[in-house]
Amino acid sequence: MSFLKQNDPEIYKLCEEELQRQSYNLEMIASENFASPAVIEAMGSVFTNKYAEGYPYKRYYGGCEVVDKMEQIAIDRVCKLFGCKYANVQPNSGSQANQGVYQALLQPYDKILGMDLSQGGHLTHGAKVSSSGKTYQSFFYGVGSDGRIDYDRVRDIAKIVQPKLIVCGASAYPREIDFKKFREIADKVGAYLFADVAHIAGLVVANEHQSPFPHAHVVSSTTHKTLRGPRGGIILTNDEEISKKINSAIFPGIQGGPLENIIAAKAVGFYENLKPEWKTYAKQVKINAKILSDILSKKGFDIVSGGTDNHLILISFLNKEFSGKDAENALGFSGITVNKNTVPGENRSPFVTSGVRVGSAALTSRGMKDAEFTFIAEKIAEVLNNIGNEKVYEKVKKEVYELSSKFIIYDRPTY
Ligand code: DSN
Repeated sequence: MSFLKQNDPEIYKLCEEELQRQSYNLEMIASENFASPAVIEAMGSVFTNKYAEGYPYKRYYGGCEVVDKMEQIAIDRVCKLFGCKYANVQPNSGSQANQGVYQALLQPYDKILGMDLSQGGHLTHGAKVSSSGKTYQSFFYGVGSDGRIDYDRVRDIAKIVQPKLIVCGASAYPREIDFKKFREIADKVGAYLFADVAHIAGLVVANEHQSPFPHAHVVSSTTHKTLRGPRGGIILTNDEEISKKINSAIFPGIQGGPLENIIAAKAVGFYENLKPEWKTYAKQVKINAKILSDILSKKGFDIVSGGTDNHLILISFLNKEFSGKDAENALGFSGITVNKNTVPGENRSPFVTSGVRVGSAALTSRGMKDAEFTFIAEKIAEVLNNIGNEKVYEKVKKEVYELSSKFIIYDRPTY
């Protein structure tokens, strides 16, 4: 008998509803994934009851002897995974991880240089609406007309701006990021190089994407995207002085008691990432994204940068009458969940946009491979070629239901 069902039927019912939604739609938001039942079990564990301000073996509370062992295991596993020396596993999210990095390395009004949000960057990379753009003077680089980062241009901007820190890493960039080139640029202007690998971390740890180490001074990531762990953040470095500053910035700088149940789940996630099967998963994630890109491109859709090197593609509708919002809605009605996204050369508002971002990580976790992704690409094209045609949406929704029923995510309730 479920405790939740017994004690709070209203929330139980919504958990059930969400499980149905996740099970019978195709989750293609590039930043989402399906955590394993073991990860979810750890998130719901008794570690949630424990206050443990401080770090392993240096706490401000008694009764931390078990939490200490557990958090140390999480640290050791993530260091092994990324091949680095120091890790902070306490950030509650990617945004707080990034805020911690800035607080550790910068003073208010220092200059930072990051990727423009509208060209694939992230809010926390200096966008004016985020604390990163309010606390620091932020400047931006973007992509060239080929949809790829123009490293010569980044260097030119860096020379003019003279930032104290350069952020690389993106939220909507389908190509490999060249951390070595970024480090060369950072060294030329005497800046820290900060790599936010949230999107590509699961590929990096499988050697399916260049590693930010040894190039970046500091690296952050979320743990719930391609890494497939619980929702949360991490900060990594090889530099002892930086690691001390990071630890003070996270606690007591911006956070209080760490979410030890989430840290336990992070440890479980890292254990899964360290298994040999992880490499097979990461390879398939890339193969699946490439299938989407190849088929949609053959069917006449404009794929930003002409393809993908990672887990996502960006489809541009700059040359179409419908918007990213229209496409997101149409695919949503058809059971395919994606998000609208700005594209390079954007001429619509961020609430409307001219593109959608489509990711392969979550469905690959469900076991879908070449044949399923070929089918899905064809369905996406069918919907996009019939915007406004509800009969097509209904037909595709049925087909999506049939496909997803064969790839059930959780064979028993995990809540
Ligand atoms: N909002 C996340 C994404 O979708 O990429 C990043 O924080």
